[in-house]
Amino acid sequence: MQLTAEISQKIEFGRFKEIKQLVENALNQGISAEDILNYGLLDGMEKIGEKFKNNRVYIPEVMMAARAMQIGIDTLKPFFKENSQRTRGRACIGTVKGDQHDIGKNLVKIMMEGHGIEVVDLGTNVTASAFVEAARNQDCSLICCSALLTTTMPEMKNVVDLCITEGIRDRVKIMVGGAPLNDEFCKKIGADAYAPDAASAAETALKLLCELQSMATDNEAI
Ligand code: B1M
Repeated sequence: MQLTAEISQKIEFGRFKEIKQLVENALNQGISAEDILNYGLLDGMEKIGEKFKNNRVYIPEVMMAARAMQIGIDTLKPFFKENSQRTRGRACIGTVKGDQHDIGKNLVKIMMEGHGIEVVDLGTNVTASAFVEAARNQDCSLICCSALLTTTMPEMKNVVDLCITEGIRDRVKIMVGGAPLNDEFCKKIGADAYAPDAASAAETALKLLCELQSMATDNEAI
């Protein structure tokens, strides 16, 4: 069996003790970190997700898979770092209030760090006021909100609204993402950008930070 297929299977069956070694073996065989992520880790997660949806597995199995996934992501982390040590801006990231899903958020964080962005991780179940506080007190010009549940998506609008009422909306950008979201939802709640996956989230984050920097330069020139 190909190593990526084996990794996928270990994720699907929550065999977290074997993941680190398998991922290391795959890297040693010259398989790229991107391929290990896409055809191994994410593929396995998709398979268990499908079983979960159809009630063929339950929360404990999914938690084991999530644990395996996190170990795999942590093992790959150094391979997503770019060479440049230059900091390209600071962002905060969190999964919104009521939502505990953090695997996607952690992946987005790693990719953003790999693109030279400093990321303050607020964790899961993050209230709108905690996002605003981080933007204000930790100098984060980009707020990144993740949600995996249709029931927690509306919390993102609270983040946008609070940025307006707290008077910081003109100096922060807001990016949203997570499986149930789309561009239309992003526009509807007044956020600045939606990204469908971790790689495009990192690209989009860089773009938004550049926009903010050029706005600041324009203001200085006036
Ligand atoms: Co949950 N769960 N879960 N779960 N869980 C889903 C999301 C679900 C789709 C499963 C299903 O029924 N098919 C379903 C949601 C249905 C819905 O609302 N539409 C669901 C449910 C219902 C629940 C519970 C309510 C179950 C229950 O208790 N009855 C419960 C809720 C708990 C809570 O949050 N309050 C629950 C619990 C859990 C576990 C704790 C067991 C576990 C989470 C463990 C953890 O995260 N530490 C879990 C898991 C693992 C899943 C599935 C199987 C996998 C999610 C995942 O990690 N995917 C999921 C089914 C599925 O997705 N197929 C499911 C891998 C990850 C890399 O992808 O998170 O999509 P994802 O992130 C992607 C993109 O979305 C994007 O980039 C990432 C990488 O490419 N992205 C961003 C994410 N955030 C972004 C932010 C950005 C940009 C891009 O910018 C800021």
